[in-house]
Amino acid sequence: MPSTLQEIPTLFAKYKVAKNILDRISIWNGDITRLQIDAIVNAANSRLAGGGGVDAAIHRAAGKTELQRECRQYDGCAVGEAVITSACKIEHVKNIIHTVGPQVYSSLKSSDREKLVNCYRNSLELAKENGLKSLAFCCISTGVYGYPNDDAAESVGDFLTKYLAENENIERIVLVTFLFIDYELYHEYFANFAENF
Ligand code: AR6
Repeated sequence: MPSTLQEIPTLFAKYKVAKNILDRISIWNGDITRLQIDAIVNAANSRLAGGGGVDAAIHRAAGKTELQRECRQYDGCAVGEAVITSACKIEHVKNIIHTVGPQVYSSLKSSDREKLVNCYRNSLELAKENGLKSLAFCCISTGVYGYPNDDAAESVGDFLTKYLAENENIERIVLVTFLFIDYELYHEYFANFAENF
């Protein structure tokens, strides 16, 4: 239905809010260690001991020995929490934020969703405390930890769009996908967001 002239200022204000959010989010398919950005967010394990997947790629790029030494300053990291280290040998990144996502064994529980969102929230809060303005997130928990890709894209999208609307300190978030399914899911989410905002 066409809008009336009286509705235009309201629609324009809404459009500006949506544009401000979408201008600060991008989706990129590739290796997270290749990005030039303030911080990359690692999907770690609670011992911060290094592992497979993106954790292995980040440890390899940063230098295993150096990054392990930095991780040992912490007594591990609980699920949903986040800790920060330098980026060691990755020169185009200032810091690595390590967060631990929930492991989903059979059916997804609402507490898993809460923990996943906490990974993003606590990483962003840590970025704020450290004056970091741009962050790249891998698709936390959706690999070995078995979190369903579609629910992750929706929950993360819902959280980040709200967070960016309320936090101007973050200038850029890159959602790094590695599998095409995650790229498609995010793409669908943000296309919907733009259409229905
Ligand atoms: N760049 C970006 N994303 C990547 C890369 C990369 N180089 N490599 C893999 N991914 P996962 P989780 C994607 O399994 O599910 C580790 O052993 C991958 O395709 O790395 O949180 C830790 O030590 C997927 O989309 O993390 C933990 O024990 C996403 O990264 C456990 O795995 C996350 O997959 C954590 O499991």
